[in-house]
This record gives sequence, structure tokens and C-alpha cells, in this order.
Amino acid sequence: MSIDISHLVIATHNPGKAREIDALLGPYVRRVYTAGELGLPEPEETGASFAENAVLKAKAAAEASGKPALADDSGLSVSALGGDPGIYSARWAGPEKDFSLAMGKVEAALKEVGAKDHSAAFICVLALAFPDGRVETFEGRIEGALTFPPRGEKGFGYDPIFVPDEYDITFAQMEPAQKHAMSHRARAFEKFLAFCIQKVPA
Ligand code: ITT
Repeated sequence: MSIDISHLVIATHNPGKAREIDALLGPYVRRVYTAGELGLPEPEETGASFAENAVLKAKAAAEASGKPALADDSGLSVSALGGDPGIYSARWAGPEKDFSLAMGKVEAALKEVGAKDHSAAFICVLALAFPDGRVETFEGRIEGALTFPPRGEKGFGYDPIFVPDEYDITFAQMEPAQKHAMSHRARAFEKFLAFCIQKVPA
């Protein structure tokens, strides 16, 4: 079986994610359309897991566009907060998508539980959906620890408070290429690309 992802819809409305996905797809895809560019609606994320939400977004975009669609559901899982904000990572930023507010909420929640353990992980599940209803998922994860106050101007979302294990700078202090060499999204992409390449006939 071969799969054609040469024209792919990126089912995200998050410009930070879209930028990273574009860079990670690199030469593998000829034409990338974003959900915003195609005017696709933003489906409500009603799933109970990253995978369920990724599938829901990818399927909606594939159905609406008639093209294969790739969605990313991701977030920050903080050990001392029982995995929160997790699948609610975007919602913690409120309607204004204010991540200073979201990072402040994480810091306040850690203080409230008196947590000494600041370990956390970023998780990303990619879902690839086809107009005929087929869907595949790929998961990536990176472990690290949270630091306050936030540091760095690069990246997006919670990057300024996340220090990956074995580093002393945050994702927001890294050049994009350095983040892409290790991130949860990059790890999910490795699996996605391996799947696609394996399926393409020689
Ligand atoms: P779409 O659903 O349109 O893709 P979204 O922002 O709503 O956009 P999610 O529901 O997957 O996406 O929310 C994930 C949130 O987790 C996202 O808004 C970021 O704030 C955060 N996040 C995910 N990956 C991240 C990364 O690499 N660096 C920093 N924050 C990240």
C-alpha cells in the first residue's frame, strides 16, 4: 500500500505549531495547506486524551478538505499536578491565548501543592487522517523540569519554563533547530515520517 502525502493539510490554528510542523516536514511534502489558509473551522476538542483530540482534528480537516490531514495535539504534563495542564494546556491560557497567564497558573498551582518536584514532560500526538476515514497516530515525548521565572523569547506556548533533561536552558532560549533535534513534536514526526516512507513503494 502506498500513501500520498505530497499535498497535506496541517490541521492547526496555532501559528507556533504550524511554523514548527513546516520546518519538521522539510522536503517531504510538496505543498502544505494550513487549516487557517483553507478557512477550515476549529473543531471543539472534546476528547479525553491527546490521541482522541488529534484524531478528531485530523478527521475534521480531511473530511472538509478532501485531502490527507495532519493534526497535532500536545501539551505540558506536570508530575506534581497529576499530569495537568495536559490536554487542557491551551485552555489554561484563556480566550486571549495568553501564555504568561498560563505559565503563572502553573507556578501558582505548584506553590499551592507545595511541590518540590518540578519534573514535567511535553507530549505530542500526531494524527494523520485520510478522506476515506483511515487514521494513524504517532506519539512523541520529552522529559524535563520547570523553571521560574520564564526565560527566553523563542518558541511558543510553555517553552520559556521548560528545561529539557541534561540542559540548563529553556526551549525558548534554544535556536529552533536545537529544539527540533529533541522535542516531543520532532519525536512524533520521526515516527510519522518512518511510517510514510515505509509505505511509499520503492
Ligand atoms: P490547534 O488545536 O489548532 O492545533 P492549540 O493551541 O489549541 O492549536 P492544542 O489543543 O494541542 O493546540 O494545545 C496544546 C498547547 O500546549 C499549545 O497551545 C501550547 O501552548 C502547548 N504546547 C504544545 N507544544 C508545545 C511546545 O512545543 N512548546 C510550548 N508549548 C507547547
